[in-house]
Order: sequence, then structure tokens, then C-alpha cells
Amino acid sequence: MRKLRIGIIDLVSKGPTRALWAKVFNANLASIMPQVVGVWCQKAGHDVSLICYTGFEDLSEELPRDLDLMFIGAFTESALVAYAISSRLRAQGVVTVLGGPHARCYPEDAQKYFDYVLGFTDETVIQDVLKDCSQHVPLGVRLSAAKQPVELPGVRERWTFIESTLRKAPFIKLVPMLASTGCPYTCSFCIDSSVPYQLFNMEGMKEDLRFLLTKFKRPLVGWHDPNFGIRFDDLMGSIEEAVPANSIDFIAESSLSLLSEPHLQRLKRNGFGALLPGIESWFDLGEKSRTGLAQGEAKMQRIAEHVNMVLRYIPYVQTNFVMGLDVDAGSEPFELTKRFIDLAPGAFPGYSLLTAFGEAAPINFQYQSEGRVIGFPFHFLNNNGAMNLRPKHYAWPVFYKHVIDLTRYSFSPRAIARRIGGTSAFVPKWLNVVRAISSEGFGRLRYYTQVHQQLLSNRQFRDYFEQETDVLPAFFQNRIREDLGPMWKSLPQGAMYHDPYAYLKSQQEYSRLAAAGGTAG
Ligand code: B12
Ligand code: SF4
Repeated sequence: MRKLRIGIIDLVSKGPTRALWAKVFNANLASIMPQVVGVWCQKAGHDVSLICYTGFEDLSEELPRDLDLMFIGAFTESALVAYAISSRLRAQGVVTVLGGPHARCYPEDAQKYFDYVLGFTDETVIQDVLKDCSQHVPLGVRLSAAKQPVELPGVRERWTFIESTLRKAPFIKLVPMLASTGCPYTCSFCIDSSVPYQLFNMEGMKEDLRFLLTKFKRPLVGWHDPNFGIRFDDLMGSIEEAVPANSIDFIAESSLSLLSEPHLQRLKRNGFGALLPGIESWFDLGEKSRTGLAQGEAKMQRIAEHVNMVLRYIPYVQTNFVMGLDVDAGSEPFELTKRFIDLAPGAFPGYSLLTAFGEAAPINFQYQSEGRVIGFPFHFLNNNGAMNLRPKHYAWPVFYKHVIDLTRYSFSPRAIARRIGGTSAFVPKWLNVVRAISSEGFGRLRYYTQVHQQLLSNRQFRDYFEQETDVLPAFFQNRIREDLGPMWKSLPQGAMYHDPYAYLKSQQEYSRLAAAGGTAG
């Protein structure tokens, strides 16, 4: 095989930015897989340049000339940026490949703009792309491994890519690691609800942790595991064998069901400084919070106590909630969250608007069958830019009124002050303040208020939400144009629109072919 010149872009920003928080933090959002793909391509003998796009780079300057092949890793919120880059490169004869959450959730749409669209990706899938490496028009080729890979190149092998990315992070330098894929829980909205849990080989992980101690005085590791700590004793035992206690700072997403007091003591001993448990709902998903059948007020009380216990051991805690779930009705879910904020003031509340990401979760098939999914442009699908699903029990203005009310309560001067008081360590205290007064707290409040006003005053805007028109309101179009900046002119025609029912249609086609005795390919 000839030696290829390969570019890889890890998109962690959905367009150019000058925001201070983005400058400080974006490089810490880098993904593991673009670095892994880089290692596999180098191993196959090719030249590789990887750029983590944080919103500050000029890609036309930074990308090497005469590329043969470009891999892009993208979340759905940065899909339009990915499409714009791909369109410009394909016009120059470069072959383009899309991987990451967007490719997994919206493969049919991505096929229109890329030569290859990858689902689960292992070394064999990458080798197949490298061997074929040709343009596929009008529709790109979809490739996927049968399951998640059982191991991935570790930190040592990815180091040159990690190092060049972290050079862009001035203060906090987070090294991304992964010890497992999938999850044994089955939260209906989650991309991993049907992906079996598997733990990676612990020897590689131990070697990576020892390696990191040769690179930093006190490394900071962000675990990208969907649910860290499922095989708790194996994981903690390996960390304890590999490195001295409390020599590395760790951050992880984990379920409350895994955070018993003995587990918290062990996590603290080993340097876990931040945990992000998902609570999601006061009326559902009791299993992952170990609250069983308790609901409403009873569940909230138990979780508030549990979170306060977590805060006694772990300095930084973010509790995640989903707003707009089908089990929610009336003001009660929002009022309970406010009470929770009062009872567990040290936890930072992370809110997501329920989003049906294409074919991510099996429940999306049901949502599409019910005709409730709205084709908001991908640019807004990041759990807060838009809720692309008509709520089951709320009229839109009422829903947004609740969202605004809760956001205002969560980031009021009183709540911010109580959060400072409820957090023990210096950095977490001030990180919470910055998050509250920046785009996440005040910024979202401003944005939701604009959406609410438009819902009340602009008929065409409201009609779009009510699925009475497909014509995108100017409010959203203008935002895309502003956010994309110079990339706007490379955005392929029609890319702002997608078929929100593509998953349903592909499943129906599959069933039709299966019934006729064929296969859907
Ligand atoms: C860890 C994680 C994070 C971390 C790390 C993010 C990162 N850059 O990787 C943090 C906390 C920073 C984060 C932030 C966000 N996240 Co997040 N996150 C996850 C989580 C829990 C695990 C993802 C993971 O790494 N899995 C392990 C890897 C190995 O598996 P995988 O992702 O399935 O990847 C496979 C393939 O897709 C492919 N692949 C992946 N990337 C690439 C890249 C290339 C080039 C190629 C070829 C292949 C490839 O190979 C892998 C192996 O098969 C998932 C939820 C979940 N349960 O999976 C959500 C998830 C990915 N996040 C999600 C969202 C919405 C966000 C945010 C937008 C939230 C927000 N509002 O801020 C931000 C976006 C950050 C950004 N732009 O970089 C959504 C994405 C949906 C979508 N279609 O976009 C998910 C699915 C959660 C959900 N709501 O269902 N997230
Ligand atoms: S516990 Fe977390 S990772 Fe597991 S299925 Fe639920 S939301 Fe997904």
C-alpha cells in the first residue's frame, strides 16, 4: 500500500470562538478515538497530522497540504462544521471519513457528505478504509465493527497526540483515559443502554498510570468510561497496585448506586477529586441511584442525603438531570429539583433537555413512530440548544417557563453563595462560580428566555415547534451563520436540514426486506 498523508481533526468546538472559558478549557474536551486512529494509521506506515479543533485554529493554515485522507471525529453539535470541512476537502480530491457520536447517531445523513461513515471502530475497520481509500459519491460507505473494541492503544502510544493537544490548555491539563466501554444499565435515552459492559485489560491501564507519573508531578486523568466503577474492586485494585495512593487526580462519571460510603472512602484515598453522577429523573431510573421504587419527594430526599455524603469525601460533584422526560408532568419535577438544590447545595446541577439523537437509543424508534421528533439542525443538538422531541405532558411555552424558572433558581446569587459554602476545596468553589456566571448558567438563562419569548410572540417560530411547518425560523438560521463564521460558505446546500425519521424508515425497510427473504445490507 502506498504511504498516505493523513489528517485527523478532533472537533471539540462547533465553530470559531474567542470565549475565555473555551481558551482555558476546550482542549480538555479532546476525545480518545481520534488519537487512537492516529496510532493505528502510523502503525500501518502512514504520515499522520492530528489537530484538536478548539475553535481558535485556522484550519486552512494548520492542515498540511496535499492530504490523501482526512478523518474527522464529531459530536452532532459540530456536524455542520464537519460537513463544511469535508465538502471543502472533497472538492480538492481528499477522501473524507467521519467517526464519533454523530456518525453513530445519524449515519444516513452523514453518508451524503463523507466518503466513509464509521460506527463501532476497531483496527480492522481502519485498515479497510486505508486499503480502499477512494471517494464514494453520491453516498459514502458505512462501516462498523460488530461490537466495541476489546482494547485500545493506551496513553504511552497516544502520547505525542495528547501532548500536542494539551499544549493548548493553559492551566488545567486533563489526560483522557478509558477503562471500559458499554454499561449494564438500560436508561432509555442513552446511547449505551444496549451496549454490553466490558472492562479493558487492566495491565495496560496500570502501565499508563505509571507512565503519566513520569510526565507530570501530579497528573489529572479524566475517565471517559460511560459509567466508571462498574467492576469497582478490579478497577480500584489495579489503580492501587499501579501508583502510590493519592498521587493522581481523577475525574469520572459514575452512578450513585456505585457510590456507597466504603467505595467513597476508597475513591478519596486514591485521589478521586470530581464525580458526575446521573440522577436524571425523580420519577424513573431508580435502579442506577439505588432508590428502588421510591419516587418524587421520597426519592429526592434520599438522593440529597446520598449526594451530601458523596460531598464529604469528594470535593467536586456534578449531579446530572434530564428535563422533559415522558414520566414528567406539571411543576412537580422542577420544584423537586429546586428543593434538592436547597438540600444538597454543594452539588453543581448539570441539566440536559431530553434529546432523541437519531438512532442512538432504541427508544428513539418509539419517539419517531409517535411522530414527535422535530428536525432541529444538528448544530443545536447538544442537550441544551434545542429539545428535538415534543414533550409528552407540556405545551412548549409552559415547558420553557419551567426550564427558565429552574435555571434561574439554580444560578441565583443565593444558590451560588450556598454552593460556595457547601464545597470544601478552593478550586471547586470557584469553578462552580465561573460555570454559573458563564455560558452554562447565565448564558443558558439568556438563551432559554429568548426562545420562550419567540414561542409567545412569533407565530412561525411556534409553528416550527408544533411541527406545523418545516421551515427553519430565521432565529436558528442566523445563529448557525454567526457560529460557523468563515466556514458558513463551505456548508453544503441542504445541510441545515435532515430527515428526523431516518431511523424509523431504515428499520421499516429492514423489516420489509427481511419479510421478503432478503437482507437490508
Ligand atoms: C465521555 C463522554 C464525554 C466526555 C468526553 C467527550 C469526548 N470528547 O470524548 C465529556 C464530559 C467531555 C463529554 C462532553 C460532551 N458530551 Co458526552 N459523552 C461521553 C460518554 C459518557 C462516553 C463516550 C465515550 O467516550 N465512549 C467510549 C468510546 C470508545 O466509545 P464511542 O464514543 O461509542 O466511540 C466509538 C465510535 O463512535 C468510534 N469513534 C468515536 N470517536 C471517533 C472518532 C473518529 C475519528 C473515528 C474514526 C471513530 C470514532 O469509535 C469508538 C469505538 O467503537 C457518552 C455517553 C455514553 N454512554 O456513551 C456521552 C455522549 C457521547 N456525549 C454527548 C454529548 C451531547 C456531549 C456534550 C455536547 C454535552 C454538552 N452539552 O456539553 C459535550 C460535547 C463535548 C465535545 N464537543 O467534545 C452525547 C453525544 C450525542 C451526539 N450524537 O452528539 C452522548 C452520546 C451522551 C448522550 N446524550 O446520549 N462527553
Ligand atoms: S447509567 Fe449512564 S451510561 Fe449507563 S445506560 Fe444509564 S445513562 Fe447510559
